Amino acid sequence: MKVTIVGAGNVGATCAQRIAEASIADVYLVDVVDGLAAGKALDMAQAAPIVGHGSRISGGTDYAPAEGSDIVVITAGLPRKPGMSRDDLLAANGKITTEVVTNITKYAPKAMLLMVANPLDVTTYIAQQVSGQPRERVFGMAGVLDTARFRAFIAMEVGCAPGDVTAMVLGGHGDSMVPLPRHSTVSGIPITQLIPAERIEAIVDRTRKGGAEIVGLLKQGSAFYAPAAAVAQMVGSILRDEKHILPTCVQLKGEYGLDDVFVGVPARLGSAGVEQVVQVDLSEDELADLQASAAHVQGTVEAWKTMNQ
Ligand code: TXD
Repeated sequence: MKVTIVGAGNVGATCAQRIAEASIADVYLVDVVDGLAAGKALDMAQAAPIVGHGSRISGGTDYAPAEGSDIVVITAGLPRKPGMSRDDLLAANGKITTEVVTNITKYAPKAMLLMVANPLDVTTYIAQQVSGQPRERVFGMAGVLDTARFRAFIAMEVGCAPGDVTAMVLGGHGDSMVPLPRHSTVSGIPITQLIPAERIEAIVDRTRKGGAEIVGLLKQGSAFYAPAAAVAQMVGSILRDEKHILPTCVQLKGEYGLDDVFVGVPARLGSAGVEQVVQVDLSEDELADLQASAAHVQGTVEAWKTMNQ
């Protein structure tokens, strides 16, 4: 199996390390900055004898070695600075996404595309438009990260192992995301039985602002350890046909009353990519929140279309 990762910055390089060290696939890392991808790839390849994995890792500025990739992960793009919203990255990252997908399509037209660059739901839309591939093969990572933040905060609150927490966060990757406490449990026990309502409210709020909290602490750049772990889980689920049901940004075709809009929903990820969009029974309020989040994404897509008229 082979994965190309575009962008050898914080998220891209950490994804490469996780995917290679977990022996999920060989990795080709590509970046526009001369020497960056090649240098990081060589460094990671030299860790292989110590870590004890056999994945091949290489890097460069050229797209030709992406040929034969099963999945291309696209992290190329600017990260947020303190005070910026993800939508503030639209003009720059929309252009980068267009350029990257055009290049990838030349050498790996059949590779699945997993978007990471922000604004995530809109770059996923752009990737699908430029590649012309079906929704099963063009999707984005955001919900696994947002859900992992929610799960981590719940585990901290309850004082339990983070792996015991299952949770669900739907919607766009932004302030309008929709954490679902009603669908979140600790070892099967609904969190509503374990955590007082006002603490759940505070955890939901912290989850919504989870990315900004880290941007504020780092002052330069944004989160990358948890985002890279999220990408590796999605890539592993597909390449190993594990069929995890994970929140995934995907084009909806009538599900949740939404048509032709890209937003995070639970999806089964297996060897065919997005094999199923799973429909959860939502309360009226939850559905209204999801639809509002989708409307926000659609507004940003329209802004992108206007910029490119
Ligand atoms: O949940 C999510 N989807 C996210 C998204 C979680 C974390 C980060 N998220 C977004 O990913 C973030 O807002 C950014 O838009 C991207 C990448 O974040 P990262 O932290 O990795 O940014 P870096 O360290 O600046 O790395 C970006 C790299 C850098 O090395 C650039 O040289 C490269 O992208 N880059 C390019 N590579 C190839 N081709 C082009 N055109 C290009 N432009 C920049």
